[in-house]
Amino acid sequence: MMYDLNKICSSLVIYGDFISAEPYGSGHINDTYKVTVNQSGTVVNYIFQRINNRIFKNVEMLMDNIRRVTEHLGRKIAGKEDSSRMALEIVPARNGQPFLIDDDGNYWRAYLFIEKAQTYDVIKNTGQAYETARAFGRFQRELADMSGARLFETIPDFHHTPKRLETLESAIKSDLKGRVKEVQPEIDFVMKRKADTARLIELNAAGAIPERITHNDTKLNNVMIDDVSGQGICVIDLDTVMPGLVHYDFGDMVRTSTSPALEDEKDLSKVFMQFDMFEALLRGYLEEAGTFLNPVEREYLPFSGKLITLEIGIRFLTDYLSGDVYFKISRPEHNLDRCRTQFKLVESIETQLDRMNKLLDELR
Ligand code: ADP
Ligand code: GN1
Ligand code: MG
Repeated sequence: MMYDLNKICSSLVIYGDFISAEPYGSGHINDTYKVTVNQSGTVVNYIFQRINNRIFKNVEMLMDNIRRVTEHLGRKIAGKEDSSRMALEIVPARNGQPFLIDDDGNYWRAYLFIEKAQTYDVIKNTGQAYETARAFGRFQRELADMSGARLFETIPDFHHTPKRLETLESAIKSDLKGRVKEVQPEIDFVMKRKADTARLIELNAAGAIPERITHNDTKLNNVMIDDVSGQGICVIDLDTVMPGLVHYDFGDMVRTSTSPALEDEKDLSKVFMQFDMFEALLRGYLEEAGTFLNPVEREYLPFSGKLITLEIGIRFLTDYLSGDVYFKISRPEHNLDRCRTQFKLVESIETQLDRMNKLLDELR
């Protein structure tokens, strides 16, 4: 589908002439474009995104969350050198709204383009793992004192693992695409671990771990790494910033920043948790978040790596059985391949969990 990005550009608070637009990034949900504009002789880039409003049902409230979060972060870094690269900055529409709706009913938003930084789909070294964890840890800490109403839940029960499992169970029952027969080992894998799925939810219900403001999608490629300093300068992809448990963030970092393979790698022998990456994540995260975590939250950090990896694997499997209606795919068995890497990584984490917990004790 082609969109009139030139027209969208002229409805935003962007002064200059549209030059070009190209699809950008490797996200599974939104459509992202890098848009280039000539602003009185200087070439300036922007990020435009078509927000997936099939998945995010209330874009107004979603953008209200992002506006509040970016303004809060913006106040904390105001005056710092490079502050406009340290938090996302929304480019509003000319009517003052933080998004716009085009003639076909598509929802669009724009951000300043963060230059001289990249996102990575696969972790390169322990320095990146450390910086990634620091960036997300700092993000949680900086949002801890945000005032105002509870953030809107852009996707209810997003990390409610037992509900994710129930959804898988109904997909198995319906077997819409007749694929259940292909994935019995994967189904067995999940069912063996059913008891794990409710652990964090139960600890939260018992009052042992609190709700906080969390990012909830802390993929490695949702943090911009500065080209020169190597620091995690800006946390991006704020669609799911909402109330959550810190484990959702730490767990997804373990999922996406410890394996040397892509999320959709077909050769499973390449998928495993590298302990040194985990160590770098834990050190970096505790440096920024260690001050506010309670002892139970801290204790469950290693386990969260296993749980969130299992949870996302469950979601990929569910989507495969449902006919690939949620995550973008670019080949027929894409979601199944993604599911298999997740489960392989879960196994690898399981064999190292004792050592992970021991490291946590040592860092006390
Ligand atoms: P999705 O929800 O689809 O994952 P993201 O918001 O993560 O979308 O954006 C996709 C990719 O676009 C990111 O991984 C990053 O590489 C790039 N990107 C997003 N926002 C910016 C920005 N403000 N500046 C530069 N690059 C960006
Ligand atoms: C999606 O948007 P993106 O690609 O950063 C998904 C995450 C999954 C991830 C798996 C809103 O993240 O929850 O963990 O894919 N986002 C949403 O790669 O469902
Ligand atoms: Mg993303």
